[in-house]
Amino acid sequence: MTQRSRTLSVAVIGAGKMGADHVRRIDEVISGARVAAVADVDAERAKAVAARVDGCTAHTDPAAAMAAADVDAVLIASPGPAHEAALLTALEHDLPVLCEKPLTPDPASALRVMAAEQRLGRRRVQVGFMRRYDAEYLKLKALLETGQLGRPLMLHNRHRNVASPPGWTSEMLINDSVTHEMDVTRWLLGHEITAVTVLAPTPSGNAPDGIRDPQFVVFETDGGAIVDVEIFVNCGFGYQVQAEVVCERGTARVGDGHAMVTNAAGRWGGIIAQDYIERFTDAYDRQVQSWVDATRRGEVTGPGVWDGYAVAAVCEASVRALEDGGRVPVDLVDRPALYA
Ligand code: ISE
Repeated sequence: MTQRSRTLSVAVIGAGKMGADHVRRIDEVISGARVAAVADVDAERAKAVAARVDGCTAHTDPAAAMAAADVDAVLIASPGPAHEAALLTALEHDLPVLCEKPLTPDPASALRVMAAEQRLGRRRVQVGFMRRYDAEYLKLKALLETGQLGRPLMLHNRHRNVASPPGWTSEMLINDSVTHEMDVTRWLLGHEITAVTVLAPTPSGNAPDGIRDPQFVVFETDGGAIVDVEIFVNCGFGYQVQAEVVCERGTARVGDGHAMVTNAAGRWGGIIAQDYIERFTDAYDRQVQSWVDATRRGEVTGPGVWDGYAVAAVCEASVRALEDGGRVPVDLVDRPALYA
């Protein structure tokens, strides 16, 4: 490819909340890339989002967007069940991809994507595990890597959303939200997750009927660490994502959100973000810029298909643990050489 010197022309698949935000980001924030095409099953939505960018074409079929003039990379932000088909089309055309999480909704489909990438013989897909690009998580990872605190023993996570979107189910707390902590665990600690237990208190009175919210998810890892995740998606007061690592010689915590503390009228305090686009704007920007830069160099530097597959396997085990109770082991296939 001769992309190093030229602007990357990106097809964005999915023009919902994340897709539209990525179109804005590529258009206004990112250097070295432009949005050439947008696809969405809703033709009007595709047209409305494409109309914000000069020269951008609108489509309802992802394959047509990928085949549009000049397109040389794909950003997939459609709902999870549509990812496999879009990924396989992109890989068929040897197009580099940034795919929002989940890679695919289950391990079997993730393995099909893995097989297609292996047939190409080189990594082409980055998965949107954007916690890895957040400034605080990056500092935490760098600190752990110095070894100053000793070996990580436990990781405590809190993940709270103001309210669950319409149509949410108990499984979505795991598949849509805890999925991030699965990746954070694997990336921060460098361990694979080997077993999952999910506990749930009597649901909050603010949870929609039938949704088990909050949940308390516990991972065991192959490095001997224990990880817990409080997931609470109808907490009502704000969007909070926190992580604290407990090591042999100290602890380190991120996500307290103390960017500014005010003192006034006999009180002190700060502001809590209300959603992930607000809380993680910088991380999304850094993720997409890093993907564009790597793609123009012909490289993939971020989390990939192996990470997407491993997380899908942990999700599957977690949903079983939620439904059946008890401890559910996670079984992974052997890691192919391409992902060593
Ligand atoms: C959403 O899809 C995200 O990816 C957010 O990062 C997460 O915090 C939220 O719970 C999910 O619904």
